[in-house]
Amino acid sequence: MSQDSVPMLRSYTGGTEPALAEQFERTIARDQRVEPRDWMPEKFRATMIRQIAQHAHSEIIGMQPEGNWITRAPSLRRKAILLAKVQDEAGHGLYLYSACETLGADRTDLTERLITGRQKYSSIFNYPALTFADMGVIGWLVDGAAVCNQVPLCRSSYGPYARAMIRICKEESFHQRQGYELLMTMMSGTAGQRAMVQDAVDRWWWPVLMMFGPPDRESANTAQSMAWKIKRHTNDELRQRFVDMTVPQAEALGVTLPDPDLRWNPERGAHDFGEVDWDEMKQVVAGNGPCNAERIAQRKAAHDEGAWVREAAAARAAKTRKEAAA
Ligand code: BYC
Repeated sequence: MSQDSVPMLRSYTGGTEPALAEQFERTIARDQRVEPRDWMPEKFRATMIRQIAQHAHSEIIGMQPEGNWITRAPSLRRKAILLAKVQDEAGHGLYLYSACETLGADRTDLTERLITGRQKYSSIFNYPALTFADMGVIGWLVDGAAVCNQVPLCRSSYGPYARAMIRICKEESFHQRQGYELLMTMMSGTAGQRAMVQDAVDRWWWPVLMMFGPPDRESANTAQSMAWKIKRHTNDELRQRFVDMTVPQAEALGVTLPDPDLRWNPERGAHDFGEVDWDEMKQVVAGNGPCNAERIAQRKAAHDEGAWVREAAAARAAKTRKEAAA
């Protein structure tokens, strides 16, 4: 709990709005965490619910491209690794839905918003995973981008989100390494295996760069989220960091990143790289990517099939409450 939380809680019940707002701003300025029972501006609450819900949905939908490959993993070891990874993603979704509930959101409502297209999830999961090399590339690049984006969120100003992110990042880092290790193994295999890896890199590279969000000049939320220290870096800063981190990894692996404009710029001390196809990203976020319909249909089917479990759990809880009250 932040040092300010107890006094804030007291003033929350009795304070005037300007005094509460001032205290909120002080918490942010001192780099302390805002906690669930602290007063917060409604826009801050709405922003946190939006970002955390989108993040939770991404974890849950993100189970699908890899989940498809569990039964087709080439060895028991690869199957065990993939199973563990996909289970971790379910866990991440659950911590994040819980974090969202601390803001007053309702989990059933969030799921409803996802399956009716009223809330977003990461564009990356609307691309198909065509070969087992994609399992390696998703680990290396998708989870690598996730680590790059999420490590700074461990210092995000909303306490439950920042704390959830610490564990999530530890697990994402394992996910990234298992992907890289799988690719290293394939790259030391046959010419056909090496070609599969290169093909997967070619298909995933640009969509991975979209994971960091629209360019700063078009990002509607960055300025306010940076001011509130929800985000610690802009979308473009993190995209650049990811490119710089990934280029030497690609060299060590022996693959080519599919960007003719990618080169080291000694003046900037960073890599220059080509422009992402932002129209493609807009299309995918708007629901028109290669797998959007399939992903949502599968999520809806799983939700519908789980209705009896939720009903049974609710009936059991009601019975227990009734017995306790009797
Ligand atoms: N796809 O103003 P902006 C994982 C939305 S899971 C779709 O820059 P913000 C994994 C954005 O939300 C990884 N939508 O927004 C799981 C906003 O929406 P609204 C998921 C996108 O929030 C399983 C609008 O566009 N990671 O790693 O300041 C297996 C304007 O953008 C995307 C997270 O969720 C996108 N790529 O910044 C393997 C990280 N980009 O306002 C791996 C947490 C943007 O129209 N989230 N939008 O509703 C964040 O860090 C930030 O929300 C973002 C966007 C950097 C993504």
